[in-house]
Amino acid sequence: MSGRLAIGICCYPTFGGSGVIATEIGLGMARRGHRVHLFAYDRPARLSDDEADVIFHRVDVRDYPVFHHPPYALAMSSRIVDVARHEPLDLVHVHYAVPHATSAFLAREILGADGPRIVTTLHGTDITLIGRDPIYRPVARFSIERSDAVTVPSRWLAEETRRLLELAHVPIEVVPNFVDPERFTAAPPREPGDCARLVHVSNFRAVKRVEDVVAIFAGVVARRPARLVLVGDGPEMGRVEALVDALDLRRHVDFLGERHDVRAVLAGADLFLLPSESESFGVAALEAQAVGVPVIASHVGGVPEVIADGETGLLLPIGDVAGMTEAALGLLADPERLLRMRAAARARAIEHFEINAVLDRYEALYRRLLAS
Ligand code: GMT
Repeated sequence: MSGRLAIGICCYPTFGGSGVIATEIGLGMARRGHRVHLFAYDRPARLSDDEADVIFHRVDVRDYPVFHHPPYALAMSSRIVDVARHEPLDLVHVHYAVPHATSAFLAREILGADGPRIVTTLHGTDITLIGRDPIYRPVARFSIERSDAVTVPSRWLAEETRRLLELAHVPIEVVPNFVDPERFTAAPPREPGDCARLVHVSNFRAVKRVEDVVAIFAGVVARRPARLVLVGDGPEMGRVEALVDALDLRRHVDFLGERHDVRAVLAGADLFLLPSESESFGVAALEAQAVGVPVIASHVGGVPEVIADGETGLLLPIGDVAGMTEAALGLLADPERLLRMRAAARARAIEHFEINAVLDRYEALYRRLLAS
């Protein structure tokens, strides 16, 4: 099928990577001339008000006394049906199996022969936490099976999906997450000898182990001048602040909260820290690499597919705070190695994860599905 496509995108509108990736796919497809409808319970962080090319549909979940839990998944289905009845959708690209793939399946059933194709992109915790939870597993598995195409951002997540949900019979395509190197431009290296700046960006969930970030920083600042910049917010923030205070580090740490200008923050960084417990990919680490910031991270999940260990960053076992501290100090003490890593990080982001190359793959997938 050639020509203009009508594409629906469903996502969580949060600062997390899945919302960023879904929104950027929508914006990219709109730039390519496709008609894009984006469904979410709020306007996604990266969909600014002037992005008129993507039509935003808020999914309102109405509460009634009889509902103990308002049924968001049904509201999402109804919203898709409503839009598709006015303007047929060729396909709906959902991000997160639970409940978006389920909502899309239901919408397609309601729409019948005119229903859209469904592309489901899994992002990580929808498999590793929600998908394996017996409360959701049967529905997650069914909704993935009934998708017309399933993609994941890393080979690791493809394996985990097949293993945890026993889905060996479902074709799963690895389509990596991406970055726009023209937006996340390379930053000039900082002067050697400056106060080192370590940055962490996340949604401050337990899985990110932000307390390890603080502990690593404590080890670094004990041995050389350094600042820690924390971007984001989330459930662990209280514990992180408490640890910063317990270690008497407040004067060395900047808490920036959720920010839209992540590139500007990364531009002032020497190192990016991502000591997560689990990570299917790590969009924040990719954005850091695009700006030329080497990453010190856990050797976990899909992270080794994003960061080339020893070339664009250093990967250590989960929880190895001492190892990560030594890794950071070692790099900061070796400006020439740091410079080489900066260049390699930027080059890797462009070579393997450039936005247009990945959008080409999604567009080809959409057309293949519609032709079949
Ligand atoms: O990691 C999170 O808490 C947020 C979550 C999300 O909704 O964006 O991230 C998942 O999807 C991202 C985009 O594909 C990946 O970069 C993250 O690695 C993945 N998180 C986990 O697997 C824990």
